[in-house]
Amino acid sequence: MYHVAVIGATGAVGQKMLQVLAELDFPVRQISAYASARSAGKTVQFKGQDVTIQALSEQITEDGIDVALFAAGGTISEQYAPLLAAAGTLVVDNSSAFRMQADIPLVVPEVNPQSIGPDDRLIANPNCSTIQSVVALAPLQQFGLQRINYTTYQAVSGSGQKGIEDLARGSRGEEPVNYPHPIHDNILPHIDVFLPDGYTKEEQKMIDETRKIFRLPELPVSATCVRVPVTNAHSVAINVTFEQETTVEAVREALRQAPGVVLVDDVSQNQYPMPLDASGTDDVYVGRIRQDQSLANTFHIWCVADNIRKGAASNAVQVARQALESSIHS
Ligand code: A2P
Ligand code: 11C
Repeated sequence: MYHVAVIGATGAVGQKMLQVLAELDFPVRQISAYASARSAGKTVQFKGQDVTIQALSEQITEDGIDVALFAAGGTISEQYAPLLAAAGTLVVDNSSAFRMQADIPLVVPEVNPQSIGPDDRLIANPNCSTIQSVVALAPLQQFGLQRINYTTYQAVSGSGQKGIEDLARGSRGEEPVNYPHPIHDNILPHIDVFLPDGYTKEEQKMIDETRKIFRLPELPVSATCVRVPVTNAHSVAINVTFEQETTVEAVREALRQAPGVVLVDDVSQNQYPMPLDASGTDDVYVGRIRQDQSLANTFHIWCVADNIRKGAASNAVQVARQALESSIHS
């Protein structure tokens, strides 16, 4: 049993981490919750009990924490995650601060659990859109990944509470505060900041993280990331080209058997994955599987998952469990 800490415990992902730790029956002996000094003394819930929030400081390294889940943004992770890891705590970081560091594993347990070494103490959780996409693509590695193009339809919960509030504001006819334009009754082809080449940082994260997770640094990957007026659960239209010839049925069969994947693909009954169905679950839903008419050996796959659960909190808890098992068995 472990002393587990959630850093950023008042946030959308942090609160979900507390819920998922309980739901997935993580072996918690003691739970600690940290946030900014503004929240110190307030409470969050764990298994129906109040947990008092502590203000995060370097004192945390003295608190005897075995496992720390970070969800307080990149700046906080940069400052505190290495300190805790050096003190022997197993840290799973949900920010983008360490994802692309060569010596830090970037892990989705269904895809690359072997990337966790027995002595790793700091493990990065990928971006939510990347996680669900690589879970769907992992079972298709048998056909040889040759090229991937992503188009995303991302829920406002990906921006935290402030994104959800902007959607609600818009529905009341009020101006947005978080986004540069209304998200209600609108879509924004803009997530995170723009880079000099015209891509956004969110798009670049999907490209870089996919290559790292599949250990294919040269894999041609592109992405267009779009915010849509959906409260929760991201959708990704994946267009993938394989090295080998295959069939729609073989792709479906590989996905049907894959861990963490649910195939919902019966268009005769109007059955396909949707955010309303995926929200609140830990699975990655795939459907609308069909051959791309414009390019050989290429398929379209529609992929939906709860971005706060599988895209962040649940994946972090699953990574922590995997890392503990890896170190126990080493
Ligand atoms: P707080 O509520 O005290 O500001 P979200 O991404 O949903 O906005 O959540 C961000 C999380 O990061 C919140 O729990 C927030 O706590 C936490 N956080 C922000 N700044 C700090 C800080 N300086 N130290 C610790 N936690 C922080
Ligand atoms: C969004 N994917 O939906 C983002 C949120 O790199 O972890 C998470 C950003 C990240 O806005």
